[in-house]
Amino acid sequence: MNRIALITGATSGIGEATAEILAQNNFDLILTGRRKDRLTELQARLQKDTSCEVVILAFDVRDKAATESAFSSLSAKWKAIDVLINNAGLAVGMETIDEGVVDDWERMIDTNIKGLLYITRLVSPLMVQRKSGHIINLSSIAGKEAYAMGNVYCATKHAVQGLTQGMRIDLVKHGIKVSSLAPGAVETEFSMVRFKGDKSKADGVYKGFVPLYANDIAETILFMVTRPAHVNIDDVLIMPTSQAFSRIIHKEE
Ligand code: NDP
Ligand code: 8X3
Repeated sequence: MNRIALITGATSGIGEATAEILAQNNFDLILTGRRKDRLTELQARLQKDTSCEVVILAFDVRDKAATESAFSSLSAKWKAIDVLINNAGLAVGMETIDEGVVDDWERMIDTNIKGLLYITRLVSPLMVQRKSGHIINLSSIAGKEAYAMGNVYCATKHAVQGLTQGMRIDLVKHGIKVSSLAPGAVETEFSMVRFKGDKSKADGVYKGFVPLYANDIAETILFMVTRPAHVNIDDVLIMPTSQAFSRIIHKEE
């Protein structure tokens, strides 16, 4: 029987690649994001190419009521989630703290921290009831260190690291695994979002070196969710070979 995974932020990048790899590896999927057209297209593609069953839920993770309503629309069968991948997230803007845009800060805090908490609060009690489950939180190298002009984004990912530890401590007695996964630079829509659609700035981030690709992270997630019951991968830091720290990237001219 397939296991059920819920992936937040499945409309692009890491979430979409993870949906693809889990669909090929005996998972049924609940896929979420705001862009319903993309979810519909992904659902059709996965159901055509694999034997996976897919449910889609379009909502904004910052909206607590919308998140609760989307979750409550699931049948009991689909609410029995084995793997929750808290992936939806974003960086917006890059300014020093004294020049930061408060609306951008709120978008990051509301999505990366509060959104993660809203969905976890709904899914985790059912895992506790079933005494089983695995939660993977998408952190970042930005959750391990701060970098210039990364202030609030880095703080949200440090919060994800802290929450992962706290969640693991609270849930260990119920047999639930909690993991964090912290990538360095992955070429996705991330930089287009951070730089508000400025393609040349976004492309510049990945120029001159080979970054990680979404599939590299999806393969890591597949490894994490297919360990035996007695093994939990607590915390993964995965970097491109050319990246030593957040802002130490060896680039060819
Ligand atoms: P993408 O921009 O490609 O994907 C982000 C996903 O998050 C999209 O599916 C988007 O869906 C969803 N999302 C964003 N805001 C919301 C919201 N308010 N409500 C619901 N869904 C939302 O970026 P990545 O795939 O790179 O990012 C995935 C995660 O990985 C993020 O948490 C990011 O911080 C983290 N990460 C990324 C790295 C990178 O270099 N790319 C490195 C380290 C960590 P939609 O817009 O349809 O709502
Ligand atoms: C995304 C990677 O280095 O831009 O989390 O913060 S970085």
